[in-house]
Amino acid sequence: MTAVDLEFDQLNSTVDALRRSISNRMMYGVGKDAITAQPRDWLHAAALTVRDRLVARWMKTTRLQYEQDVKRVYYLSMEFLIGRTFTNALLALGIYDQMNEALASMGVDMASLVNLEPDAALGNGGLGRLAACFLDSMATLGIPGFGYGIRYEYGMFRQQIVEGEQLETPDYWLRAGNPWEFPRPEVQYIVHFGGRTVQRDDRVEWIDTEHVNAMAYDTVIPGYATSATNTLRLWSARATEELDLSAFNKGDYRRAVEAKNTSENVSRLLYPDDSTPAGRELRLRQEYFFVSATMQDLIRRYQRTHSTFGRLAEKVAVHLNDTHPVLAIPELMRLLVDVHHVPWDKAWKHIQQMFSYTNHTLMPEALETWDVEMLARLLPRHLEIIFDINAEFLKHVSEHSGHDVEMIRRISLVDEYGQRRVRMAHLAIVASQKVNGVSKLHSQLMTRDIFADFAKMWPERFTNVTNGITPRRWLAQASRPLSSLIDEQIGTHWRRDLFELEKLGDLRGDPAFTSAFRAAKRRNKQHLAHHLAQHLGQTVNPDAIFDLQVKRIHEYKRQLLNVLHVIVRYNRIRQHPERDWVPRVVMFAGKAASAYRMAKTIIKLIGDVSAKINNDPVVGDRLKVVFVPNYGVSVAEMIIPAADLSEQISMAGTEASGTGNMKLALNGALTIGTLDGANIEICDAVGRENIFIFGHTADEVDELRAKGYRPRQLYEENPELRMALDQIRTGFFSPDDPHRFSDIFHTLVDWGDHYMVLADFAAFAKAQEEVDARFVDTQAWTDSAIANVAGMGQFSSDRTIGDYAREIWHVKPVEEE
Ligand code: 26Q
Repeated sequence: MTAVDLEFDQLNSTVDALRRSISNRMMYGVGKDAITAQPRDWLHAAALTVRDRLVARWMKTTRLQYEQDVKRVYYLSMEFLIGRTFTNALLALGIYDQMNEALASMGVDMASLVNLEPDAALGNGGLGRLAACFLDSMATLGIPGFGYGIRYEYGMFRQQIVEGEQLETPDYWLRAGNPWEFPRPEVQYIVHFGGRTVQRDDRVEWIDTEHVNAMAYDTVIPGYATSATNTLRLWSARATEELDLSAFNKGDYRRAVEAKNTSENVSRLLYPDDSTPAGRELRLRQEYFFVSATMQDLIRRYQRTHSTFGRLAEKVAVHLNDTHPVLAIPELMRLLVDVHHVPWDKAWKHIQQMFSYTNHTLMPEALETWDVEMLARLLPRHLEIIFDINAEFLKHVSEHSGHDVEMIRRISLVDEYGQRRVRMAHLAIVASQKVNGVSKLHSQLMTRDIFADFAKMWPERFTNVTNGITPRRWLAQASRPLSSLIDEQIGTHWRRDLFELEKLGDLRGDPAFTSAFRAAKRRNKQHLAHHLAQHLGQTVNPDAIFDLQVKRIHEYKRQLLNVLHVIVRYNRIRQHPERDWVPRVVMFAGKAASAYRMAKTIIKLIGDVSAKINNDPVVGDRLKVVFVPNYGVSVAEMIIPAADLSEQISMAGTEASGTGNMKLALNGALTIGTLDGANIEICDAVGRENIFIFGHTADEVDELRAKGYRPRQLYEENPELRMALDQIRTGFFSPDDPHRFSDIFHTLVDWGDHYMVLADFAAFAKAQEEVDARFVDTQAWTDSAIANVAGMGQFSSDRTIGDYAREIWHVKPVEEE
């Protein structure tokens, strides 16, 4: 920032200036008198005050980007799991304390306002939160980028637990208005669906379509302690005026309104499924809707400063967050070739230099494919383009493979077995200059297994970029006790250079620091205990091990392995109540996809097991099981800082990376985990002696499967495991409905135990005993916790974004004047 800017900023940031702004915004922004203002009005007035200060920086960044004609990144994602903005923005601007004071001087308690802000929950889980961390890092590093997505009216559903069962309620997050967004009615594009194509002269036209407008809403993304900002542009569906008029002219008002509603449905709601694509038409409409508007916006912006498309790939990088936005490829081809008359080959060359794609899953059932029939009906021109791309591609493959027919079948963009389907990942790979996985192991397996044919043909196209998280939200903001302790020791610069945390490593064994570290953790644990008592009526012992498994409920993540261990531990305590058990609170949190039966049964099992254990007087506070409802960004910010133990226990080879594992370790939790995803890199970073690794490796999983896995044998041979499984099967935890969990039993014992829960059980139980032993050695535990924090440097999303910028997007930060 220039001296003048700085001075301006500082003048604007005094308590006095903030107070004046809040009063002003209350009157002219909210339209209320301070006398009658409700807490929500204060939040809005304060939010608008903050937003005003962001806008100045935003304009400046936008102007600099324009003047320097920089290369821009378009980060396309169906999901952005932002959470709350207020505190984050205050910390980014460095006016947290001043705002607190300004509000206090007006008789308002900022801490209670903060919780009134709804989460922007426009995502399911890891993939959506990753996109949000990336926006934060791009802004902080000054990488010129835009996030593009959908402004869902309903975000991720709210989860209530009623009698141990998940109840879903809609999340109408915009109810009270969203002070952070700027509607841009002047930025609208028409998006077409249906119709047919005709050949005219040399050209294809797409006609007889229905259409909907996409209208832009912009949100400023502040960078931390920099004047750089970023823009998140989300599209909202508006019926076209044409549609309004035609029905109106027919005099049918009711039908006019209905048709308007239907066409606006496209941005109504987020699909609450992670990893099992539903194949629904509305989902396909959503995907196309948002990429079409985005590609039109890209072309319009490019054309403002360029008269030909010759430099397109020099000035623009388009990144696909998984395959969900893959239709951007045929859409940009269509716009270039059909609308702007660029020759096919030239257009394709541009595209192949512009696009890149991140894969987030290896599980074959989670790879997106779309029915050819549905594509033909909804997007006939795009299907033609995909077929043309495929024809060229297969010709190339055929020449280079010596006409290997089996290989050509496997690699084709179209799966011809049974109902024909387009393989979206294949399309993404063919069009991208780089394809990356999200952890070292994941990237290796990706090229070894699911994309092996492609990797053999184009080895230089495949790369790894391990995920990261923003330390601003996940440490500075979420855990003030720990972050201020770190500030005292090493200063505040770690927020921008997380490798600074390495300095904490030397403080292991330092009595003053260790006890201050423990005190900070203890405050976070007490805070959570207080919250659980207030909201769930559950008392927990803050001296117990706080053991957390927080993530979407999914069989591959193996919440069942955790539950089995809890049951075995319970049985042990009951058999030997006189022993000196290390007290534990085992906490679960996470949502189940609405249609995922097994995931919902797992939640119910956790509920029934916790009811039994928590009410058993023999156990007392030596074991408690708690399900924390409605896991999301804000709940995570509260519970993660209180964790001692982080459960990362997926079957090796199934969790692409994980990012909760990073958040927990950064907050000083020790990991108990398999050698899966980023756990492996966390292990290397913190040291093998500071993590509890157990279970089969990815290779051992393959071997075991190959030689014939027999879970029933494990059940029969391990008496503790057998007892726990029998209790599940016979209704020990569900006397009101003894067969409630029989499917869980059979899944594990008789139906193949696909995720090898039983195969890892004994090793898991043993690792848990090591956890107990380490925990009672307070010094050893704290040293390990410190080693975890100190080793997290490489898991900052700043490092991740630096890698993308250098290796994939080839973009540089904007230079400040
Ligand atoms: C696709 C089509 C139709 C409906 C839904 C979907 C869909 C939605 C969300 C498919 C997948 C997702 C989300 C996947 C996801 O979150 N994957 C996680 O990504 C993280 C960030 O890279 C990794 O850390 C996790 O390991 C991975 O599971």
